[in-house]
Amino acid sequence: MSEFTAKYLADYLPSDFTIDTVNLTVELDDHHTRVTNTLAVKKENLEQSQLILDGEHLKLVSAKLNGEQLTSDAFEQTEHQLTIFNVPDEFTLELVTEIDPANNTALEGLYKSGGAFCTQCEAEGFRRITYYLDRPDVMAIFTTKVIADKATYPYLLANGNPVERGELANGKHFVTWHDPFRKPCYLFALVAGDFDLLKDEFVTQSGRSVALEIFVDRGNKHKAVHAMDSLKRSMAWDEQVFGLEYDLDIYMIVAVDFFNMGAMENKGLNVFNSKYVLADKDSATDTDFFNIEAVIAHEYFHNWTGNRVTCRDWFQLSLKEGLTVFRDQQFSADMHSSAVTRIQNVKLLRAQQFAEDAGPMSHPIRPEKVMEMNNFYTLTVYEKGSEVIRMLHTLLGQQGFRQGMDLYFKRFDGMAVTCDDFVDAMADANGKDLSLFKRWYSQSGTPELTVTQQFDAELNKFKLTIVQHTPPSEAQPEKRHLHIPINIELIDPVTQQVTNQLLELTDVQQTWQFDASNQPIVALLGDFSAPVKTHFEQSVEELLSIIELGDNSFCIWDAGQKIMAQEVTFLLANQNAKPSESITRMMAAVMKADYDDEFKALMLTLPSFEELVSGLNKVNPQQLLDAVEQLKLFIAQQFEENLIGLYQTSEQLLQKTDGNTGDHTNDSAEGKQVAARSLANTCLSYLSMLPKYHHIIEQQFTQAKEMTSKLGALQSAVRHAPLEVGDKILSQFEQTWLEDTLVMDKWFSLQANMQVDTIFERLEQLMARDDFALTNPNRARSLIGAFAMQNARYFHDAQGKGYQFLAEQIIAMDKINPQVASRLITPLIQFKAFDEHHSELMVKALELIAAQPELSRDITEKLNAALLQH
Ligand code: B3K
Ligand code: ZN
Repeated sequence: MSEFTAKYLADYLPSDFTIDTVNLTVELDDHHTRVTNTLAVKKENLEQSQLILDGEHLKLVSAKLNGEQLTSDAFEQTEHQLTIFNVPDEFTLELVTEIDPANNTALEGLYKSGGAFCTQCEAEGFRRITYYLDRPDVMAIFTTKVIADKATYPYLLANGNPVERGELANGKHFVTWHDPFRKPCYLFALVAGDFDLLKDEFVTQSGRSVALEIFVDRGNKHKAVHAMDSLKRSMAWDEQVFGLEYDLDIYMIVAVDFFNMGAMENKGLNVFNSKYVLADKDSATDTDFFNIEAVIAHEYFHNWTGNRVTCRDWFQLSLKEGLTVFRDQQFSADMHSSAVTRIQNVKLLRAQQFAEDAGPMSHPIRPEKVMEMNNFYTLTVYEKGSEVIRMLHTLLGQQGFRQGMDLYFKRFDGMAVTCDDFVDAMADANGKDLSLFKRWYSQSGTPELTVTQQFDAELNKFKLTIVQHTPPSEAQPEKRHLHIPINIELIDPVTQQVTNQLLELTDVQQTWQFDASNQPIVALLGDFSAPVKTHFEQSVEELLSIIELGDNSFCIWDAGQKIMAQEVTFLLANQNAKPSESITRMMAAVMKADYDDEFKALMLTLPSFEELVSGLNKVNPQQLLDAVEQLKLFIAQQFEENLIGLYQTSEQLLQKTDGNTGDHTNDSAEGKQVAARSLANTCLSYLSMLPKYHHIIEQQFTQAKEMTSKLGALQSAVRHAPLEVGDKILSQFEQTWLEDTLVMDKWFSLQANMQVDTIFERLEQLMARDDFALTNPNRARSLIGAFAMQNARYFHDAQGKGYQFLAEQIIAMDKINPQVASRLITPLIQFKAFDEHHSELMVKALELIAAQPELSRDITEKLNAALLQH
């Protein structure tokens, strides 16, 4: 497993050559697409005599330098490169290559999704289209001529503005596009197909009109309306908050069914997984609506943070991703409940990023060693990367942060830069020393804060001491201290006064002293001001006081989560015990509190399996699930009256008001409905623990007029109801939605979540269906991914059947689509979190994969890291 080599950040060198212009002519054909690529090349390092271009899976047809055909001794071709010897200082290179898009199942480069041609070039897919200097710091002006059969492919799209179109012989036509902005080739895009087109317009703050176009499969136009509204909201928000305006005359989005990730920010021509574009109320949940808006915003925001200012090299990925995730999170928080949005961000981070950072693939947000770049589009680079930007925002304040952004664009517009460049702009614009802060970019692992307190009643002084420690990792055995912003609230339990303060921890240990006439209660990490774990002994009394008296919604929620997690830990350690008083007191406080419905739903929800695992050590997954179920059942029994009351009130609200599909923002009627549905589904999930309420599952399913309630009923059914109930409504659901791909993905996921001992036979049967195919990433993830990442009970089967099932699917998938295979392996490599019995079975499954011949670079990198830890 050592045939692949890694690249190191420390080895970065600027390119010996630059490319001024690229002229592409792409003659589309299923198996023989011909690409003519004319490059204007300039030598920057005059010592260098040979030009080495990247290229993979390409058939070279011809090569000309300054119009002269190159003879075979003038160049050399290998599996990954084309080297041209003795090149002059400036020259034109014309390369003709042929590719086979219809057999491209890796979905990188040019491929076919359904009937359409589309591209995915980030990170290193452009080299599968033509030979090029495929690195983000080579920025050129692109002109692209697309040629295809007119009847089959009426729309021919590429980056920039259309400059010419016309008819050709044999029923073909062409369109030429010119992108006036210099860009790296990873932002190149091309699409050809037959679509329905939703058109709109946005007038920018300076008065320019921008055409907005969303291309979707025929028949789906009405499902693009929410995406279009989201796009217009994003454009307005970026002008208001960051003063950033769109720069081309046209902005296009194409939705495709076959896509490895969520979406791609190609300049002027985003390509999206249809899952993040298409929605209407019948077929999409409130979460789908939310996610579509967030992803549309994310890709739009990349136009400045990613495209106008891009990354020097791929180690700097968080420069654009961390920053753009932060921007989309702020946008979502402004459009919806900021408290709920923030808590959802934190839940994702704690459940998944903390696990990644504790596992074998742990890496800093700016990795230093990469074998396969696609393996580094991670929760660490994205979500922790966003937390690092958020900490800067917290340290500098909204206005200081904006000044830093302004300076960043002033200095670097049109350039390919580094994370250091970004932090320097923030530091310089604010006169703030951020040198210690930069360690967040180079150090991996989740820091842990140990907090102790001391109150002197005589002197009326309160002392808070915080010690930081980051556990060592394989790659970084010695961790250093970081600059950590810590928002705290001090609650005076007598006067009930709340004061808040931002502490800056800049040493291993620091103590702060406050004047206080009564011993205050500390609410730590307001708004989750740093991506850390905390060890802070607080009594149930104190935690309840935070819930009842605190100001910060995150701290209120977190205090509740802490009580719940402590309860689970207690039940885990005392197998025959009953849940304690504290959970009853906490739940009673939550039930009577005057929260909005969505926040209440979050307060009632137990920490997820993954969130709990990240706070435990070498856990037995089956026992953990038992403890959680025991607690859930206890709450359902103790609070049956409250839960049914809340359920009925929410249902009544939902019957009374009829929402619209348009405005989903916080204060709208629709926003209130979203909240009510979230609360109703949370209550239903508890109530379905009690057999006497199983009938309301079916009732909700039958009566619901939209997808969120239908899916809520189905989820409760597959998790808690007897098999007959689940199977009955699942089959009704299937009959209704058989023709809708995205809804059927949900159906497959529900099946993968079933709590039945026959789950493995079911999975096999589902995979044998005609509408299941490993070549479609969404479908594969909806079954295999959902099973491995959501059905903890059976994934962690005590005999290892779940692990083996996943290993077999990964082996099959790796031959088809290495990127998707590599993402599916995540739950298996995190074996260190579990007890010996389970972790050994997980390692066995990994060894089964490792024994296969010809594994991809993607899977190899992860297996190497994981098995090294064993
Ligand atoms: N920049 C793309 C990710 C492309 C990943 C390629 N493996 C999506 C995004 O973050 O906006
Ligand atoms: Zn992004």
